Parts: sequence; C-alpha cells; structure tokens
Amino acid sequence: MLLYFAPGTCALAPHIALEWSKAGYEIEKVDLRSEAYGQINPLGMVPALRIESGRLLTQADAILKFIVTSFPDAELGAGDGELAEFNLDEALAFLTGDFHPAFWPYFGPARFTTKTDQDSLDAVKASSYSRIERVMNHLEAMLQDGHVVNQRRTIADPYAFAMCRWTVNLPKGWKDYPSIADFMNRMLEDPGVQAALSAQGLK
Ligand SMILES: N[C@@H](CCC(=O)N[C@@H](CS)C(=O)NCC(=O)O)C(=O)O
Repeated sequence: MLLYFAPGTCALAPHIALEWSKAGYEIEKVDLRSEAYGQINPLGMVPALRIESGRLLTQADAILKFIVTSFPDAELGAGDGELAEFNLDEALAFLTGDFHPAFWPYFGPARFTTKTDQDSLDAVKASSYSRIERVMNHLEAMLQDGHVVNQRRTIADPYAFAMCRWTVNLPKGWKDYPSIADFMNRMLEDPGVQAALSAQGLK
C-alpha cells in the first residue's frame, strides 16, 4: 500500500490509522499543485491510497473505513451495539462534510472571492472563524467521553486529531476547548501518532 500525503493535511488521519493497524505501507509526499500528482489523482487532493490491485482509493472517510475492514485486528471500527455503526458513520460524515469544509475559506481564501488584495483575502479568512467555532463546539461536546464516538478508539479519532491541529493559529485554538485539549494531548502521547507526525516531518 502506498499513501500519498502532504504534511499536516487530513492525510494524517489514514496515516495514523495505518500505524495503529500495523499495516505494511509506504508513504509518498506529494506537491498538491504539481502536474505529476494531478496525473496520479486528477482531483489533486490527498489522501489517496494505492492498494495492491493498483486501484487508487480517495476520500478520507472511505479510506479510513477501508483500513478498518482490511485490518480487523486493530479494532478501529464502530464496535458492537444497535446504533454503533450509525454513530460512526454520522461522526465521519460530520468530520468530512461539516468540519473539514469549515476550513476551506481559511486555507484557500482566494477560492471564495474574486478580489486579490491581501485585505480582502484576510477578510475571507476571518469569515471562517465563526463556522470553525461552531464545528469545534460540536466536537467538544462529542469528546466529553474521551473519544469522538462510541466511547472507544475508532478511525474518527485520528481524523478529528488531524483537523483540530489546523486551529493552532486561530484566535480560538484547540487548547481553548477543554475536552478537545485533553483528547489532543492524549493523542500526542500515542506512539502511532508520534510515528506518523515524525514521518511527515511535523515533529
Ligand atoms: N473530499 C476529500 C477532500 C480532501 C481534501 O480537501 N484534502 C485537502 C488537504 S486536507 C487537499 O488535498 N487540498 C488540496 C486542494 O483543495 O486543492 C476527502 O475527504 O478526502
């Protein structure tokens, strides 16, 4: 397996999940804007995971679920219980469909305005803060039990971890949310998380 990544992006989530799964895998750092990567993944986005058959898997939540089913011994799935699978799917949909997009104006303000001056770009960035706060508040409530979902370690944990890191330079960062801060600090102590951070040059 080969995981295409750019440092610090949401590709950190499957990277940690692969570490936790003790999977045999390699990583390749890519330049998201390069023609070379565009030929690998025409969407020009990470994560992307090349599996043995040659198929390129895309979409973070789908890749994370693929890791769960490929490495059942790691027990990163929903667990048992009537609503367990729904709870995990709901959490993944929140992370991929609400949490991640809240950061788009912050990281790519030029995509949200036709103006090009710095003040206009900064204004677009600043406009993302309230939406980011809303999704962080929601995650804060989810993390009261120590994990994103089902009171157990699942693929949703590294996904949330990877994206909460993005708030570090915001007016309200992850350290300002008590349950998120507790979760992040525990994740930072985890050997698999440390291995992935180190491999991405983030530590
Ligand atoms: N829907 C995709 C979105 C992935 C995504 O937006 N990845 C970011 C990094 S966190 C990226 O590659 N951005 C490059 C771009 O938007 O051009 C997924 O969930 O995997």
